[in-house]
Amino acid sequence: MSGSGRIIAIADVHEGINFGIHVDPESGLDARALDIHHNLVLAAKNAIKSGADLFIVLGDLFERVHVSPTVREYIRQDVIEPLESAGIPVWILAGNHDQPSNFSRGTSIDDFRGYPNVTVYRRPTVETVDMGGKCVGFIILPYLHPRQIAGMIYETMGREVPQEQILHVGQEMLGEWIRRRAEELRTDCKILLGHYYVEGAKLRKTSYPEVLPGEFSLRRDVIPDNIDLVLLGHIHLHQRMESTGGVEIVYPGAVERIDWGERGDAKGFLEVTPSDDPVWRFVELPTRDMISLDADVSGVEDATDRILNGIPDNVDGKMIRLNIKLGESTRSGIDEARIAERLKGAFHYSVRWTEQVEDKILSGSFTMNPYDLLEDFINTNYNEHPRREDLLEMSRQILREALQ
Ligand SMILES: [Mn+2]
Repeated sequence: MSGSGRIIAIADVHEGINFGIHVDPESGLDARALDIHHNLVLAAKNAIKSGADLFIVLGDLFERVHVSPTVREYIRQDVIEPLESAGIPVWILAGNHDQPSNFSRGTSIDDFRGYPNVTVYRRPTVETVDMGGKCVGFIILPYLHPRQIAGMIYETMGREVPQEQILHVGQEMLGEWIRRRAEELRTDCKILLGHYYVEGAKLRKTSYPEVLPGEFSLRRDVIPDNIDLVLLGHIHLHQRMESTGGVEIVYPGAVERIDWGERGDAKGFLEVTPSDDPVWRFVELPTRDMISLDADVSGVEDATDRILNGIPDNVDGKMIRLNIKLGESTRSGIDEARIAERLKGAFHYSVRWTEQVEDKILSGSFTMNPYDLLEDFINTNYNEHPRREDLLEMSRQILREALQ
């Protein structure tokens, strides 16, 4: 390979996610999901333009283990094939969303194995690559479910460990594996790639949690000091931190805002120049404005005007969320048609009404969007359910199939 000696690293694309916003009846894809796709394409274009030597996806290319053929075709045409024509290898690490809980099961990312430039990583692996006149070693640690870790412990130690010890023993085992691989590598530069939460990483408060209770995480002290750089996916907020021994850990973050909790965050990808003192740069990608507005109109005479006054002049192409608090039985006094008229240029908007009732608060929203109605239903009936997210995701899939 000969190129710029640079790597483009992206993470947490979540292609195949359904927001249910302006769904195209032809393709079944929604417009907000296309925002995400466009940013993935921009990152690939940047790699081609800058003559990158490697394009790495640090996990969660897909939202689910299986995504629709349409989504895969978009990625083939817009990302994989252009990178192949440009002679750029693509490495795809499995993340928690696109790694099945069992190694013998297939996943949509396996689809791309047929391209000579694509390598899919579902198990811990080591690679050595010459780029920019340097020999670069990669220790690759895709996401592993606790069940997979338990299986690997069994393979390594020849015995089962009790359920409650799996995470601890797994951390020791993987830590040891990383240490040994890092010692064996005789390269100019050593980079650890993975898809994990590292203790201390900053998380946003979202309704779409990236890190789940009981999942496997990396301790900062298991990263050996002879590693030059750690690049990780999983956390949607771009950030840098350091291991206990001072090794730099960088999360590129998601390529677009997946959740409202990320609405203020810059999004982008990393351009990395490997060496024994690697240099990285965060390249920002365009994001759609997400504006959340609160209006308390309880006891207010001209409530509609008050709400309208709080809306910024230019809403064109933006996502708007209105949270309106109002007194008991006063909703009928609000002119919703005027609000709709005012917001008609927005990319999408939703209104959440919270009615103050004497000793309880009723919450509700008005929408005709079937996906929002479904989410309301789940919120009302299954909010405390331990598998609420799974219920929502599965029911969204069923709804989507029914609507197509
Ligand atoms: Mn993830």
